Amino acid sequence: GKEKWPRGEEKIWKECSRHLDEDVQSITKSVVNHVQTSLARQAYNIDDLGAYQAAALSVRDNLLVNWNDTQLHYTRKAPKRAYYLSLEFLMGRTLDNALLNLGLKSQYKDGIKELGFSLEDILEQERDAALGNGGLGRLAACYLDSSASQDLPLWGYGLRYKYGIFQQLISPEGNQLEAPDPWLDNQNPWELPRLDVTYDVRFYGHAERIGETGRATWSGGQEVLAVAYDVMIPGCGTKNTNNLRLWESKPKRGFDLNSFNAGNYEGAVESSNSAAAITSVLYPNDHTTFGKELRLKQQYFWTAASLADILRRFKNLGKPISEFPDFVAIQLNDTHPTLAIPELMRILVDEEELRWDKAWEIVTNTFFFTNHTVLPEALEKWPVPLLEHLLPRRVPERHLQIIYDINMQFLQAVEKKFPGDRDRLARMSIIEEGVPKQVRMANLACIGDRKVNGVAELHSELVRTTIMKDFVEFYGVSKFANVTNGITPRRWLDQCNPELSTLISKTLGIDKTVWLKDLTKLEGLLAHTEDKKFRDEWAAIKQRNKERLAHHVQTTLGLTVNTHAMFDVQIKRLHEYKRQTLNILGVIHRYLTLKAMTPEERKKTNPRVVFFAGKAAPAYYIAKLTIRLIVNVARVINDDPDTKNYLSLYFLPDYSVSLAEVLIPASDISQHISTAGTEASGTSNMKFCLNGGLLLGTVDGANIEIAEEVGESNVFFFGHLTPAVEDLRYQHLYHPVPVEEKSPALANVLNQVSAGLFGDGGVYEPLLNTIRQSDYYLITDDFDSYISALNMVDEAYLDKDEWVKKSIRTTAKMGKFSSDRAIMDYAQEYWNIEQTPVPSS
Ligand code: GLG
Repeated sequence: GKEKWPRGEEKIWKECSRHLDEDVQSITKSVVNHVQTSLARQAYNIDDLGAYQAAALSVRDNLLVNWNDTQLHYTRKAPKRAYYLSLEFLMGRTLDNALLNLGLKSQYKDGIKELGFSLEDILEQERDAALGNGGLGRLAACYLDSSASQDLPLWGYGLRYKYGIFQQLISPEGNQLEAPDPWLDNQNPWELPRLDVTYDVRFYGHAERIGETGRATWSGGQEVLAVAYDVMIPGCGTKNTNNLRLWESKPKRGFDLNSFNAGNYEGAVESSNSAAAITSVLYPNDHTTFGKELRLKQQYFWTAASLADILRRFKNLGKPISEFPDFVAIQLNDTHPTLAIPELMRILVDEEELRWDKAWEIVTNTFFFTNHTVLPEALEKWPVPLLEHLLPRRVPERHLQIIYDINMQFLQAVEKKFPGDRDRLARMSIIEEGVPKQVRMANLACIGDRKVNGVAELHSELVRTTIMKDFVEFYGVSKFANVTNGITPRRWLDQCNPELSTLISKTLGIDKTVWLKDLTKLEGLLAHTEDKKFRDEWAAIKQRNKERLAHHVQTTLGLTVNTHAMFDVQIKRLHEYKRQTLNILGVIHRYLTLKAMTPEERKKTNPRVVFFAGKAAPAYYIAKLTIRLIVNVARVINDDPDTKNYLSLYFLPDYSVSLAEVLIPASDISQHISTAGTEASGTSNMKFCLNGGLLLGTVDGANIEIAEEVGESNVFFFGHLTPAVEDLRYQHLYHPVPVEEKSPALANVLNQVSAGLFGDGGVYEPLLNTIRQSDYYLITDDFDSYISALNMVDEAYLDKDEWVKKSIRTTAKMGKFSSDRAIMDYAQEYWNIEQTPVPSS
C-alpha cells in the first residue's frame, strides 16, 4: 500500500519543528550550542575563527528553516521552474549577506557581543567562495540573489571546485605568482552535502546505432559519480530561499578492482584520481579557451548530472514528457553548458524513445542562451577528434553523432532558404572545416535554443550584426534580444556600504527592504541634491569609506595612503582589451608632467591616488607584464619626494569579491576604458555608480546605458566609437603612422619606459611593442582624448560641491541596473515562470 507521510504523529513533527531564531537570547544559545556540539570546543578555547564557524552554523540552521519551506512549497505548487547553468558562481562571502537578507544582523551582532566577540571581526574570518573568474561568474551570483528576492522558482547548477580562482601573489620583481586556493580546507558551513543525490556519468565508451531509428545504445568506458552539494540562497525580505546545486565528481567505485587484482595497483589509483580530478580546479582563463580535455569533461559531467536531476524532478510531477518545456526552462550561461543540447536529445531519443522531430521540438523550447562576448578568442570551439577519434578517449562519441544529425537537418533547412549559397553554409555549419575540424559551440547553442541574448544594448546589437548575422537572416531578428546585466543592490550597496544605505533609507523615509527591492525608488534622492546637510553627510560617508580602504592598505601592505586625494580605481581582470595599459601609461604621463612643474604649479594640481587590482590568466604573458609595469611604476613614483603628495599608485594583490566590497564604496572615480565594442557590458561600472563613484569610460557596453540614465554631464566619456574601430585597425596594418606623429605625449611615455625610468631595462619591450606595432586595441588612437578626459575629471573634482551633486545624481539614477530588473525580464520574456512566494507560516 501507499506509505503514510509523515510517519508517526504529525502533531509531534509540527511541535518539534525548528523555527527561525529571532531574539538575541535564542541566537546566543544556538551559537553556544554549535561551539559545544558541532565544533566540540568550549568558552575557554574558542577563537575568532571558531566563533565565526559557530555563528555560521547557527545562521545556516535559520536558512534551512526557510530553505525547507521553500522547497516544499515549490514541490506542492509545482510551478514551471527555471534553471541557471553556469560553470562559474563567484559568490564571495556568505555570512554578512545571509544575516542581512534574513534581517537578523543586529540580533547576531548583539548576541556575538555578549559572547565576547565582535561581529565585524568574525565576518573577516570567512574565506571567499571564489568559483569564478570575473564578470560572468559574479553575474550568476547576483542573479541567484535576485531570483530568491523576487520569489522566482529558480535553481542554479554548477561545479563544486576544490580549488577556486588562484591566489595572486606579487614577487619582489613585480611578477604575478599563482598559488592554489584551497577554500574548503576550513570546512564550508554553507553547503549541505547530499550524499543521497548522486548520478552516474559515463565517459568514452562505445555508441551503436539501432538500425534507421536514429537511436543508439551507449556502453562501456568510464563511469564517474556526481554527488550533489546544496548551497542555500536567501532572498531579501522574503522567506523564499533558493538552491544552488554544485556537483562533485567521485570515482564510482573507490578502486578499479579489476586492475587491482591484476596487480596494477598504480593504474587502479590513477583511475580513481582521474574521476576526482574532474571537479578539482576552476580553469583560470577569462575570455580565452583552450581545447583541454579535462575542461570538456567538466562541461559534460556537469551538464549530464544537472539534466538527469532536472529530469528526475520533472518526472515526479507525473506529466507526459511532451510537457517538459511547460515545466522547465534552462538558461545556458555562455556556451559552456552547450553539450546539454545533444545530451537532452540523447535522453529523449535513446532513453525516452521519442521520434527525432518530437525530441528536437522539446529541446528547442527548453533552452535559452546568453552570449557574453564577441571577442573571437573567447568563442568556444572543440576539436572534433577530442569529441570522437582520439582513441581510447572517445569523450561522448554519441553526442558527436547527435551533433552531426542536428547539423545535417539544419543545413538542409538553410540550403532550402538560401539555395546554392555555399559560403553561407560553411559559415553557419556547427562544424568548422580545417585540421582538425572543430565544433562551434555558439552555433550549436543558437540552433538548439529558443532565444539568444546579449548583455547590454550595444553588445546585443553587435551579436546581431557580427557573430550571429547569418542566423538573424535565417531565423529572423526576434530570436535575438537583449537583457542588460544587473547587480544586486543587497551586496553592492547595503552590505558593502552600510552607512550610505542608512542615509538613503533616512532620506527617502522608507524601510531599506522597500528600495532595495525596487531600486528605482532611489530617484527620490534627486529632490535632496540642493540640501546642504544631506550633501555633507553624503560626502562624509565617502570620506570614511576612503579611510576604511586606507586602513585596509595599511594593515595588509603596510603602506600609508593619502585619503585627501581623489581616489581613482580600475579593478577587473587584466586584459589587453580592458586597457589597463592605457591607464598606467596615463599615470606615467601625469608623473612626467608633475616632474616638469615648479613646486608652486604642483600645488595647484588635484592630488590623485590610483588603485589597480586584478588577476591575469597564468599563461597571458602581456597581461602579466602589465602588472609588472604597474608595480614598478608604483615603486618609483610613490618614493619621489617631488611628486608623492600629488600622485601615488597602488596595485592591490589578490583581487576578490571581498576586496571589491572595500574598494568600490571608496572610489571617487573609476575607469572602464575598454576599446569601443569589446566590453560586452561590464558590471563593476554599475557597482561604482551605485555607490556614488563617477565613471570615466569609453562609449562601450553598459557605460552607454549608464550615461543615458545619469545624463552625459555626469559621466566622463572619451575615445573612438565602435564603428571607427575596424577602420583604425586596418590603417594600423596598411598605413601605419608612427606614435611620435599620432601622440607625441604617448611617444615620450613609451620612450621613458624603454629607457629604464622604472628599471628592468628591456623587459617591457614586448608590451610596448604591442602598442608601437599593430596596436590592436587602439592605445595610440585614444591616448590624447584619454588624457583630456582625465584633466576634465580633475577640473570637475576641484568644485567639491558640484562633484557631490554629481555623485548623488549618479546613485539616484541607477535603478535600472538592479539585477532584480534583469531577472524579472528573463522570467517574463524568456522562461515564462511566475513569482511563487512562500507564505509565512
Ligand atoms: C563577460 C563580459 C563582461 C560582462 C560579463 C557578464 O566580458 O563585459 O559584463 O561577462 O555578462 N566574460 C565576462 O566577464
